[in-house]
Amino acid sequence: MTRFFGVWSQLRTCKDRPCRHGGHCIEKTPDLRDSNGFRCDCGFGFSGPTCEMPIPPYVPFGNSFFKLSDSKMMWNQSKAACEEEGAHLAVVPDSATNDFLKHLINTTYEGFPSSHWIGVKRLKECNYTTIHGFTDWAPGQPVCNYDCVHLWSASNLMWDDTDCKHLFNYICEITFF
Ligand SMILES: [Ca+2]
Repeated sequence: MTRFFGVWSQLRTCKDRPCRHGGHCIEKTPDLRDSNGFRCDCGFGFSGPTCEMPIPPYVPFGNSFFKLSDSKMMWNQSKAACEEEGAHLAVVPDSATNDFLKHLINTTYEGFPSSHWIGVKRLKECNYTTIHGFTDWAPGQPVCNYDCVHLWSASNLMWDDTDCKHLFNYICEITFF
């Protein structure tokens, strides 16, 4: 038992092996918000103070792992949500990856897909941050009046530029080199 900020509490340290699921324990000085004397650097697929929470599954393809979101957010929020778990909004460098993501969405939503943000954004005018120049614009797109790009449910998940403030699902990607 340790006396800590006036209350008696059990001060846990790395000696107690608090980090689960292969998380790496780092000793730290306890502070007011968190009286524990450790923090956990979680391994792949887990999060939380003691790596107790499994992150929903990523699906492998090529050199990456992809995950469809459970929730719908604006483009900027989607980007932040991916980055919070060490990922980024999915980039789509070629038709194989594009086809894989469409297939993943279609099978997940059993043929009734929702729109999903990807990591493509307008730089200026009609110039988008594509990789290797690959695009899969829906017929008549892009109109180049909006900055954010999604796989459009109304057009067989082909690409569309639209208002970044729409609430859509999104795809996170973790890349291993
Ligand atoms: Ca558009």
